[in-house]
Amino acid sequence: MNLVTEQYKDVVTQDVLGMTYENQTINYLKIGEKSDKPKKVIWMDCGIHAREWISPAFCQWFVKELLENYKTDEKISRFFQNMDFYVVPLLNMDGYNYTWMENRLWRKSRSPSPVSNCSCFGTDLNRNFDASWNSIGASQNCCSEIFCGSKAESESEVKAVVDLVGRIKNDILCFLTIHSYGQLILMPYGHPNKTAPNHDEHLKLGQNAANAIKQKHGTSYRVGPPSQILYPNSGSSRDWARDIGIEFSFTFELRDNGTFGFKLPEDQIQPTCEEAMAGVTTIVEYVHNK
Ligand code: ING
Ligand code: ZN
Repeated sequence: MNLVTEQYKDVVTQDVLGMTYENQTINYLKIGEKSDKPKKVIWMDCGIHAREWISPAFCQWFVKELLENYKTDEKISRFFQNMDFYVVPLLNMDGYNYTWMENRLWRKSRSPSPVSNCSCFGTDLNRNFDASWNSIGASQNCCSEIFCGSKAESESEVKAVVDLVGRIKNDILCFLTIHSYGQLILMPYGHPNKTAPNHDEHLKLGQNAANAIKQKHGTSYRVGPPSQILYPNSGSSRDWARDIGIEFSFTFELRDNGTFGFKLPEDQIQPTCEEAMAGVTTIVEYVHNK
């Protein structure tokens, strides 16, 4: 982040999103032409789940693609004039560090349990948002992989997202949060009883993105709300973003389909990023032109 901020001063600024439980600074990049007129925003966060290593890799790829091409690519140059990309390359820094040091398959944050009779660590950050919190597909057991925390927004990493996104929500055209694995494009809502008012348009846009992905390397992605194509859940950032009025909100579940799972081989990093780039660009172009 320091490197690209220095190298592309004209179009990149780095800022602090907040702090992790272990007091590490979470940074984000703001990418686009500097301008006095108000600009629209595309949000992208990566690495909310520690073990999903292809996710932070994709945020890096995304930033690199934008910056290496904006001067020559008319599409990106138009994006840069009208929009800023807010990119959080690694949200769950504590958990990610833990996957390198102690347990490759750690998912949650690293905060200790809020209840004294439970000794497990970590809250699932993607169950901790204030969207039908603790209602379905989430656990109150602090040892569960999907522990939703003692209350909504109990985690500082979640609070950091909520504070910034809440401040700029009226400018955000689309909220994108990157996970693995499963090859899915998920849309609101995780809760089976809720349907977004723009469900049909959302679905169509997701399907267009999946088509663009398929054209790249032939990889199939399925599209829909989690409750319809997998299992229901609550407290996700995607649903929260839609709830506060952001019109388009998608979760990308990158490769693979379970063969290697979270331990995606190195030779799949580049093709995974290339196809995801095509999917994301389809969405960004649509919301930009709308
Ligand atoms: N998947 C997401 C999760 O938070 C999700 C999104 C929700 C997928 C519900 C399917 C069903 O569980 C991962 N991989 O983290
Ligand atoms: Zn995940």
